[in-house]
Parts: sequence; C-alpha cells; structure tokens
Amino acid sequence: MGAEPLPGRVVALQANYCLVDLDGPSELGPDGRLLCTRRTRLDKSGLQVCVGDRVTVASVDWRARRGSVVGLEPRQSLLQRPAVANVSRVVVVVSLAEPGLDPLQLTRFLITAEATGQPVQVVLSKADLLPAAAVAAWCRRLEGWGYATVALSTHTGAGLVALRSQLSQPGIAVLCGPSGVGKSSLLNALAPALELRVAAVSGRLRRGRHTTRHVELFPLAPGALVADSPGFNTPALPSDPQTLAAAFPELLARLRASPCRFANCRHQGDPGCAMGDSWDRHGLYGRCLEEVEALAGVRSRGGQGRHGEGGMRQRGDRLEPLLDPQLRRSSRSTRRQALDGELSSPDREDSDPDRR
Ligand SMILES: Nc1nc2c(ncn2[C@@H]2O[C@H](COP(=O)(O)OP(=O)(O)O)[C@@H](O)[C@H]2O)c(=O)[nH]1
Ligand SMILES: [Mg+2]
Ligand SMILES: [Zn+2]
Repeated sequence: MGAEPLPGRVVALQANYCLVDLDGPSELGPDGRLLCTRRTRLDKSGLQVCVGDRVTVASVDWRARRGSVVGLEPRQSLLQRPAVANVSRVVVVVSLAEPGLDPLQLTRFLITAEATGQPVQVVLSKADLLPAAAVAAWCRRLEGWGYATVALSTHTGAGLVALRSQLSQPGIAVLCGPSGVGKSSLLNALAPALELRVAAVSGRLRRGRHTTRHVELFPLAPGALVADSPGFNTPALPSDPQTLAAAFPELLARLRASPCRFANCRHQGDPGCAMGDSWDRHGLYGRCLEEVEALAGVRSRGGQGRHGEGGMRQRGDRLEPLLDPQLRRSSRSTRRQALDGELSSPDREDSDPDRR
C-alpha cells in the first residue's frame, strides 16, 4: 500500500471504474494501468471524472492492480460529447461516401468541437470512394469554412502521413464524428501496434467491423494521446445564439473585420448585416439558429413559437422581432431569466458527462 497519492490520467471508464495510467514507472512496470473505483461524486460540486482527467490515486493494491481515485485536477478544456477532459485538439471525421458527407451534420459536430476552445480540424475519410476532383472540391469548401482539412483513405494510405504527424504533437486529440466513417480504422492505420487490440474483437468472424462502445485514450507518440470514440449522429446545439455564432469561424473572421449594424444581428438577411447571404454556410447557420431559438423559446415560454417569423424592426441599436407587444415583453424577460439561470448554475459544464 503506498502512502502518497500517485498522479495519473484516466484513459477509459468501465461501469463504476476507471482505468488510470500512472505517470512514470511504477511497480506495475511500463504498462502501468490501475483499475480504480470512481466515486459518484468527487467533491461538493458533484464533479465526476471523465476520460482525459488528471487524477491522484491512493489505496493501491499492486498485486490486484486496483486503486481508488482520491483527487481530480482542474480541467484545461472539456469536450462535452464524447466527454473528454483536457483535450488539446479535436479532429472531426466524416466520410466522403458510405455514408455520404452531410454538411449540416458536419456543422453540428464542428459546433460541439468549437465549444472546447481548442484547435479544430477536419478529416475527410474514404477518399478512395470519390474522384480526386470531387475530393479536392470538398477540401476547398471546408477550408472556406475556416478549417484545416485532410482527405485520406485507410484503404490506399493516402493522407495518413500528414495526419499522423499532426496527431503526434503532445496532448490529447479526439477523433469524433458519426458512426461508420472509419474512425477506428483510422486509428489502427495510424498506430499499427494498437491493431491487435482492436482487430481482435471482430477478428476472423468477418463481421466487418469492431464497434466502439466507449471513449478510450491510446498513446500515439510520446506525450501524444488519441481518443477513439463511439459515433453518434446528432450532436446537440448550444443554448444561445451568441455561442452558436462563436462556433462559425468564417462568421467571426468577417465580423472582426466589419461588424454588422446591429449587435444582435441574426445574419439572415437582417438590415446592415456584414455577412450578406453569399457565404456558404448562410443556410446551415440559419437552420442551426432556428433550432437554437426554438429551444430557447421552449425553455422560456413553455413551447410558444420562436421569434423571427414576423420579421424584424429597428429599436435603438437593436433589432427586435415584430410580435404582439404583450408577448414580446414577457418573452424577452423570461428568456433573459432563463439565460441568467444557466450562466449562474455553478457546475453546468462539469455535471455528469455520461448523462449527456
Ligand atoms: N472505402 C473505404 N472504407 C473504409 C475506409 N476506412 C474505413 N472503411 C470502412 O468503413 C467501415 C466503418 O469503419 P470503422 O472504423 O468501424 O468506423 P467508425 O464507426 O467511425 O469507427 C468499415 O467497414 C471499414 O472497413 C476507407 O478509407 N475507405
Ligand atoms: Mg469505431
Ligand atoms: Zn449580420
């Protein structure tokens, strides 16, 4: 039994346990993973450990390779879904075909990724399934959105060298994206040493593929970890329009150069809008905005319709929806209360990531 708590990193969660990779050499040898109990709450705020967390472990039983997480270091960043703490890079993976690239779905993944505040890049997989010109056109399109983009194929090996060197930087990179786009195949191609572990599951059964069920961190280079994650198809959107706008790099870049006339511009044909309607994601942004506003309306008004349908009018330096004045007054104040409530909630970001 060691007396001093030992530092390490959570690399996977399993039921009520977590796997912790201890820093440096230990009595476990080089592959020093301990199965640790994770308490339902680590502190008064109800914080739970998630993959990527820096923790301290005590009550170690070296022979049974067991321990108990007793401390959690503050997080530098958090990807909400899949829940991964201390992410330094998010790689959104979508396939060019089988399944085909859906720009709205990709946008939703990018919005989730942007919420980490960390660099975000795009991988277009299965490049072997489209003509080179079509692949190049997609790359140009996504670069127009503001994203470094790599097209690759695990079948031909194209693009893998470039991605491997990017992911070998120190820190945690997360591969996220819809299921079936080839995230696990990609990780196998990047780190052949892992192939045994992953391929063993589907193996010679010829079932076609291993299905990833949990987030797990894998070492790719010294100090560089990559998370494979289960796919899910519809990431949630942020709860307010400001956060949504902040997740569109091309919007931010343009507004930094020349702001719209109104601070609360919806960028959907509003008077004095600096964006206009010729930007590629104008329509995608509009669809996300409608959903964000509808949900904000549901939260504040118990299901009443969103604003925007009746047009907008100028009032001071703000634009306001043209609505029945009675309704407008109540909806604006209750909406503000709803937002305030969210912002002041102490552990909103750190609440149980598994529930999401
Ligand atoms: N054509 C083609 N198929 C691929 C490629 N990479 C993966 N796949 C196939 O896509 C399917 C899903 O792969 P998988 O790695 O499990 O996707 P995940 O759900 O994102 O982890 C499998 O049948 C793979 O063989 C590729 O580069 N080209
Ligand atoms: Mg997978
Ligand atoms: Zn605008």
